Amino acid sequence: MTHPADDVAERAAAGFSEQFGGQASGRWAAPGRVNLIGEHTDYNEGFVLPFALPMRTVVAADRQDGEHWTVWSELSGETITFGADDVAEPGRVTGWGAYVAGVVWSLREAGHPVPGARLAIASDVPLGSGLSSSAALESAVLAALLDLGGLELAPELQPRLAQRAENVYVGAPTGIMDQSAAIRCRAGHALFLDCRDESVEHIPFDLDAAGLAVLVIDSRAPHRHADGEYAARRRSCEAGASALGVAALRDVGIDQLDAALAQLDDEETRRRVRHVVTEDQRVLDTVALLRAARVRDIGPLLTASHVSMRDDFEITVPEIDTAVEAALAAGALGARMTGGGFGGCVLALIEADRADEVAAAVTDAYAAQGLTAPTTVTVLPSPGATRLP
Ligand code: GAF
Repeated sequence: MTHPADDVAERAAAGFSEQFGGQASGRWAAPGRVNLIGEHTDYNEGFVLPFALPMRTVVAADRQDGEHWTVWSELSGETITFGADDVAEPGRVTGWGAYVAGVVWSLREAGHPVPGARLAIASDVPLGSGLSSSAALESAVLAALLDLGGLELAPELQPRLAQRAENVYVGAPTGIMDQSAAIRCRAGHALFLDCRDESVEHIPFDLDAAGLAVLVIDSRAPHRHADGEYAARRRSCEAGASALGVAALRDVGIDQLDAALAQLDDEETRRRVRHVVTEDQRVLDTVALLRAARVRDIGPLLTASHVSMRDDFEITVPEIDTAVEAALAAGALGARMTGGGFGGCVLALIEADRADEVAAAVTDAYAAQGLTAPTTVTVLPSPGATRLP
């Protein structure tokens, strides 16, 4: 993985000129994210703590007459066009174009007029790695369409619109974390999001000052049944909440956990509930440590989160566990899978001068098991969606 963010913006602008002629009237960027901690808590109305990556998706765009949207994607090399009929109801545009059409649909469904537009898209957010390339795409398109249409929409209202594009138009039952991260994150900070009322606090996450780095390790593990398993985890959590008589698992406090578990007959549901309740608490504990600038002390919480995802929520895969174990054995202060699971990335909190060593240790562990070599990159908390100068 590399992150030549400026190149991406240049490629989007150049792509626009080549495909459509002339200059785009603007460029809008939205980042991928890693979640520092708080996994599968968003749809349980709990807490998450993502930060934005330097890798981002850039849309170069201008208006065009009529209700037509023409979209070029550098990645696919295709240009697609859709019109008002295609965004009258979900499902008419498929493939990558659905994420773009979904945003147009979502804005219109919420009563916002959306101008016709030509859009050229480039990105360096890796696809299928659990770094939220889809939320980056939705959020960059949303930023472009809002500006092109002269629509003023407060940032706190934007993630739901982008999420509806994904939930309803694309049909993926994801929570509110990824779009919130893409839109609301700030450079140098993690985003402490309460997924019940969507209030946020920007928590300073100063890795340089602590002499630390976050290493993101792409496990290269193919996603295995991720969509079906994600939906199954949601159903388990809903079943747990319903059996406990609460609106959402967020309502079970850590001090009520033992009593709550004793009320549940089903062993699998007990494990799912335990993950969510303990994970919410780990987010709160991580935030408390970061507020006190005790960055290196969050390591054990990250590792505990991983163990909980591995043993209780059962969303890790062998490649991911290998990467976490190898990183910890090489001296990482903490390591965990990040994102929805069943593949994707691991993040490791490491001493800033040990990135090469930890990366080499993970690569060696992979080689010993005959696995495809992982890719690694160190990342800093980066800005959320923005119009580029
Ligand atoms: C995916 C989803 F899109 C998020 O909403 C969240 O549930 C995450 O998995 C797990 O924490 O990224």
